[in-house]
Amino acid sequence: MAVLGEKIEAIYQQVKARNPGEEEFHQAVKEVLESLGPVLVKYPDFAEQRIIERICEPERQIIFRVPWQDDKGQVQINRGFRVEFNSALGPYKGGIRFHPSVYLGIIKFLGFEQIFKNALTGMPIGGGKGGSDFDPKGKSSNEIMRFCQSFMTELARHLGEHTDVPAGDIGVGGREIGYMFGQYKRITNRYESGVLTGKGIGWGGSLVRTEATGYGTVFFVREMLKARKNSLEGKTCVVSGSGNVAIYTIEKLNQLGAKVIACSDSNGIIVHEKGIDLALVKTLKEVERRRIADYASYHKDAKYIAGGNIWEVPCEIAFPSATQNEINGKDAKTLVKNGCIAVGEGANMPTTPEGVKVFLDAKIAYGPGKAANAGGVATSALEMQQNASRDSWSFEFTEKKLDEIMTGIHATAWETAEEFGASGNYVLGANIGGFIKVARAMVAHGLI
Ligand code: NDP
Ligand code: 2IT
Repeated sequence: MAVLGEKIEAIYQQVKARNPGEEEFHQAVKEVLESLGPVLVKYPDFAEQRIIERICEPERQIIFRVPWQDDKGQVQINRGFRVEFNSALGPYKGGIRFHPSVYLGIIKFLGFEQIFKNALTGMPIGGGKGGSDFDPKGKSSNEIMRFCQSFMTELARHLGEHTDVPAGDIGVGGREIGYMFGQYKRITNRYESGVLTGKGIGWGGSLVRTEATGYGTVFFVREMLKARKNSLEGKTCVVSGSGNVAIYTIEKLNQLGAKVIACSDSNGIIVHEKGIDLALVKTLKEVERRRIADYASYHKDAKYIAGGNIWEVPCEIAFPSATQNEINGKDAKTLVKNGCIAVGEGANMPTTPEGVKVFLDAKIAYGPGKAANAGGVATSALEMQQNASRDSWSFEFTEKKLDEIMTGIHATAWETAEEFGASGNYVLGANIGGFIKVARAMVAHGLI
């Protein structure tokens, strides 16, 4: 990694001091700041206006109590968060994560990344993120509903189609968005479709939103390979996780002629050399909400490895699609040694800084999350567009738009990297490309 310039290093130290203990947030900020030195040289007004310092400070952070009753009638208490990070380009936009690991530092890293990702889509959306330390695993549908209702009872006052528009993330999918939308409608007495995205088809949802993050990541990797005169056809792939992003990454890879031989969940990995049976994964995970271990009881030639490391499965392309920091420096070295030529990050910040360095040094095609997984939020913005015009588009039309957006993000990241003398470095290209769009709007809006 480039050494931070003196000014930028001082900003980073201030962020660390002001946000103690929020390691993931520090990591996300450092990664972006390391790209910005040459931008301050080229655009001195950004430095004068202290745009970087302002971007690192969320516009608003909301932390609230979420009380709810479990099926035994016991009272449970969780903590809810919404970080409204930056509204220079549009209403705050970003998902909601329900996972026991959630604390302010995770929501802030995700919200910070979201600012630049959303800018790269070219859509009119600012950056935000929310969530709770609630653990959905093992909860009944009634418990999930009561939790979502309580969470929304507080959150509702902060939302609005022109103010803040949440969506899904880990542990939050169509079912949870439905319960939250119902409660928002009840509290506000408004059918405000554009206040949440990822809604069901038939009540304001957009076709392709469910598939969008996975499909978009594959489109991004297709573009990276195209730039190297290569293609997805016949490539052996490994996809971590088995949730929303993983499932639709596998689906699009299959459609484009690649083969996925492994996927996982937080308990273990499935290796199936013949190719992952996607219909089975969908049934196990989307319908029956079971563990990936059960896959092996349907396919005797598949291997389940409890606690296994998916990055040790040799592949040509890796799609980390589970969570942050799931690929460390050692994993990255293993991947490169085993012949990996490309990485498409479906997850947010799945690679540690040591891992990123390994990929960049090896000069493989490395697509960082804020560029590669932007298809999800981009399609959320398409959902908002349909809601605003009370329209609903066909699958084909919406998927074509997603493809165009991903191709455009690739071009922005590629061209920006070229312009700043770092050919092929999508980290630098995405960080600078996203930052400049936000910074220009912030300068135009004055000191707010
Ligand atoms: P899901 O909840 O649908 O699936 C998450 C998957 O990742 C599960 O297989 C889960 O396993 C695994 N996982 C989650 N946390 C951990 C952990 N701490 N350690 C190991 N495995 C874990 O979430 P999504 O598919 O929506 O999200 C996956 C990633 O993609 C996240 O990083 C998210 O921020 C990112 N993303 C999501 C977008 C979206 O539109 N949904 C958009 C852009 C990025 P288990 O069930 O065992 O917990
Ligand atoms: O990380 C992400 O971009 C998301 N979880 C999707 C956000 C959205 O608003 O669709």
